[in-house]
Amino acid sequence: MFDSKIVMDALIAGDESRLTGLVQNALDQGVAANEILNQGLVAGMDIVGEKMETREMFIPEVLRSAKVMGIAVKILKPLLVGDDLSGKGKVVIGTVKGDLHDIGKKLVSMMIESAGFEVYDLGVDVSPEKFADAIKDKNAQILCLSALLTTTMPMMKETIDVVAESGLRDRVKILVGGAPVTQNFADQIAADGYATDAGSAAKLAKKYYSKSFN
Ligand code: B12
Repeated sequence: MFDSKIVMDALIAGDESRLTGLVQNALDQGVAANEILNQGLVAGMDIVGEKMETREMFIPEVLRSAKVMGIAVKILKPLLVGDDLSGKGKVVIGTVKGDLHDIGKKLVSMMIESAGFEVYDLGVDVSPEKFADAIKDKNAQILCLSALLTTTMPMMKETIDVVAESGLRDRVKILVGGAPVTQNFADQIAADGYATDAGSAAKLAKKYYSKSFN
């Protein structure tokens, strides 16, 4: 049986060798990569968030957990493959301006890539203009915006506005996500789609791509 609690504890402690050992062990015992990701790593990061809020953990410790999460995700990456698409769509993704959170965005990027898309990850703190330029340069059909702060959520709207002003709005489907983002907010800013997690984000990208561009 997979003991997600010990994986969560190692992530919260930021203990790299313990965490990678536990992840590898679970895989060796036949636990699905998805289960380790969602029940161990993502759930552990939620607790890190709660501890950050209650000041039981501070930025350096949160960063350490974020770093070891990235290392553990790398072990799982080859095993998190989704079903492939023929005919590749192009996706531009990034975390909006002012926001430096990238763990969720990287997971979304990874799952969308696994679904057969060509993904251009612009990183964090990406300005609306940079997003618009990338859509044009890469000829992308889908734009994915991530925000983890309530203070950077309005930047999603600004990005959508700049994309529209650049004459690109009809060319792309825009998906938004991140912990504070809701379907209601997505509707308010006239995004095309919203998903709560990386797997659903990939499904949504596939749905829009096959509906609109094939
Ligand atoms: C790790 C972390 C950090 C790290 C980030 C490291 C990194 N490389 O990313 C560091 C320490 C740098 C950090 C800094 C800050 N943080 Co911080 N951070 C977190 C924490 C603990 C975890 C976030 C995370 O990685 N979650 C795990 C991933 C897997 O989940 P996710 O990001 O939500 O992504 C999933 C979905 O949302 C979705 N998704 C994500 N993006 C997208 C995009 C699309 C298109 C779609 C469809 C779906 C989708 O799929 C993902 C995978 O399933 C959260 C707490 C939390 N529970 O969210 C706080 C949190 C987001 N941070 C917070 C704060 C306040 C800050 C700081 C302001 C703290 C400070 N005083 O300096 C700074 C801001 C820095 C900045 N300008 O961005 C607050 C935000 C509060 C608010 N209401 O806005 C939170 C909620 C903590 C808290 N409870 O107080 N943080």
